[in-house]
Amino acid sequence: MKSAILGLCGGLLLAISAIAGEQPKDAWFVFLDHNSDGGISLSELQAVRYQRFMAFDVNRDNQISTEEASADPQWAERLKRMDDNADGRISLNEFEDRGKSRFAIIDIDGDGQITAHEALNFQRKVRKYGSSKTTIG
Ligand SMILES: [Ca+2]
Ligand SMILES: [Ca+2]
Ligand SMILES: [Ca+2]
Repeated sequence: MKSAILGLCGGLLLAISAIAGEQPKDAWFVFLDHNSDGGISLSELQAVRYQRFMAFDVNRDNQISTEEASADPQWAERLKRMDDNADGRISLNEFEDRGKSRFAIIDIDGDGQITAHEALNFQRKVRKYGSSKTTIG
């Protein structure tokens, strides 16, 4: 049901973008572009990532334990790979570092903004080489 609604919203946004003569943007791009300036800045990306971190960090110690990560099996594997100091927990620093490096990969021209074009490029690459479940968030 939720994905049906999201799909509908995405379709509407694409239709609106097409009317406005802009490059079509995915619903998640519009969601991440908080100030609607047509680009996703690092702080916009990190703000959304922070919310995701807090959703996992149930006991609010700024660490995601293995137990907390297991709440979402799809994320558990991704979180494991973020554990740079191998202490079995993902700290907020480790999580944010991953966001920074991911941002740098997507921001091809290095101007500090992910444009719809850069986001689309990244998605194409992911579709070609990686899991279809990976998004820039
Ligand atoms: Ca923005
Ligand atoms: Ca760690
Ligand atoms: Ca850019």
